[in-house]
Amino acid sequence: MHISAELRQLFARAKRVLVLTGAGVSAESGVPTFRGGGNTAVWKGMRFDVISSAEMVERDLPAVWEWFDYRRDFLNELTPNPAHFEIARWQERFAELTLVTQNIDGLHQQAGSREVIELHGNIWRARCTACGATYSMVQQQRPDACLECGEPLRPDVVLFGEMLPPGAFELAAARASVCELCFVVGTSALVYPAAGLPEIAKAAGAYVVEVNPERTALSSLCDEVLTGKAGEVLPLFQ
Ligand code: BV8
Ligand code: ZN
Repeated sequence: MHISAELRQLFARAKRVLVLTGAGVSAESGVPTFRGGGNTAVWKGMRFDVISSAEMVERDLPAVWEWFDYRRDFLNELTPNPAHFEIARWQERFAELTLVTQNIDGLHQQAGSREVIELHGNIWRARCTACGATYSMVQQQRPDACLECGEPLRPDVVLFGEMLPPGAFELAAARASVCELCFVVGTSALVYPAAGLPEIAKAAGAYVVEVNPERTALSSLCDEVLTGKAGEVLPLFQ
């Protein structure tokens, strides 16, 4: 794996760095990625963007819970990998490290990353469908209904057709527009508005680096493409 001298120099002196991650950063932890999930059935004959949609919460909330309960139980056995730990180390290295993730698995936080901007929510939280009260499901069951207002709870994740958490994208976009170095790690960059962040960084003059074993919709926009697994490539920056 060759990392250019230009990137090594930039990495050595950069102050403001933004990292955007997707399912690929958790692949080496055993978390299945989505690709191929888009058009094929992922759950009980349903496509991913059908079972994980706002419309499904309206139509069949118990089915949505079954899907996320299954994934949460699966995640329970999994731990962060070297990619998560390397990114966590970067928050000590750079004056301003912004970590933005599309992942709902919480593995960045488990690896020690703080202030993670979770664009699509977190699978370990439940949220009231009426008053918005949230409930942790880390080592505890969720209540059957909201303890504040008695209304049903839903997974605190952003489903297709739903707005991102208030301010999350705006903060990420603001950081992208002033960063010097932008790493895009393990994402197919097909889901918006998340996939728009590297474009914002690029337009603002940042050096954009992709880390992915495959080319993506974003590769042509990047200044440098590091073709490989995140858990093997990121530790090369130590
Ligand atoms: C919204 C949580 C406003 C739930 C998720 C503009 C154009 C077109 C469509 C739209 C648009 N704007 C909005 C849309 C609609 C839609 C969208 O983008 N659709 C896509 C499919 C075209 N967006 C939305 O609905 C968003 N909301 O826009 O609200 C609005 C509101 C009302 C009406 C209109 C607009 C909300 C999107 C969020 C949905 N929730 N997740 C759950 O998890 O179930 S999205 C989910 O899928 C993930 O969070 C992630 O974002 C995406 C999957 O992508 P990746 O993470 O990149 O994973 P993938 O498997 O695809 O790729 C993995 C990559 O890793 C691969 O490239 C692979 O090569 C690589 N890899 C593999 N191993 C490794 C590796 N890389 C490194 N190391 C390895 N070892
Ligand atoms: Zn409530």
